[in-house]
Amino acid sequence: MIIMHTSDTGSTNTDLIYSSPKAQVKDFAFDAQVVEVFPDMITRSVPGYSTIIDTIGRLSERFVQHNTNIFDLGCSLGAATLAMRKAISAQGCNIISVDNSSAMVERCKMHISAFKGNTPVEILEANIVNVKIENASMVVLNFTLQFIDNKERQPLINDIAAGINKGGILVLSEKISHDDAIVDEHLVDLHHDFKKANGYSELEVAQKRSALENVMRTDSVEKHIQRLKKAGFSHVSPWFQCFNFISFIAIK
Ligand code: GEK
Repeated sequence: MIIMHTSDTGSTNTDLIYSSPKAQVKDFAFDAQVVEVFPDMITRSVPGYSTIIDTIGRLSERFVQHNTNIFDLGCSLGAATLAMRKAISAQGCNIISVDNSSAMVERCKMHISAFKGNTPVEILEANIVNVKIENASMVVLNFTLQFIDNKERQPLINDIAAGINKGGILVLSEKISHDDAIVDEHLVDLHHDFKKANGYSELEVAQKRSALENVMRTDSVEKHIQRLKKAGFSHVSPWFQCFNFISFIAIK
């Protein structure tokens, strides 16, 4: 069954990927099947997603400087790219949006071209660890770092910090884990309740969890802050948290 509805990024299908029992749950991949349901999947799975996208737009209004680059790393269908392009008034800027899933990139190009905007957007199919960050006033890692190999995280954040101009900003949103096992268990439970309230069944929650097990690795709040400071960001703070989902601002 396909249920269609309309979202900001176009007409989308309801996520039913894990609704029937699977003999073996394969590792999660950002493939064509996920692309079809992605806007529905992310809004029903990530608490505060639309607030975060909206705030990325607001922050771009404040931080983007004339004649600089803006990077959306792990852009998926370009929701953060569109929010920034709509909000920025600075002239002579370029938005560089990057994803390593060819299915995402193909659909992202369609979405972006469906909206008008003054700032040019370049959409690249690439691993974000290989992208040269330079002359940036704003970089967005909206729920992407959690999919990057652990040992590549500090070098990536270092490269981002080095490529951001003084006064520029990184917005880093992530699912987090908590070192205190009791707190961790409650935050995980609250998130699962949130998914169930959004129409996912116990089976869907359980199968998705096991699909992500080898693919997404979360860090603690402390680890994120330590990494951002080590990279050279002068002002680091969470600005949003709901259950085990958080977003930081890091200003150089
Ligand atoms: C949003 N930011 O809607 N290089 C490039 N892209 C990658 C890599 C990598 N090494 N690893 C994963 N991705 C988006 C949501 S989704 C988050 C981001 C989620 C890409 C991957 O293909 C996917 O499109 C995205 O990062 C993560 O604001 O679904 O939980």
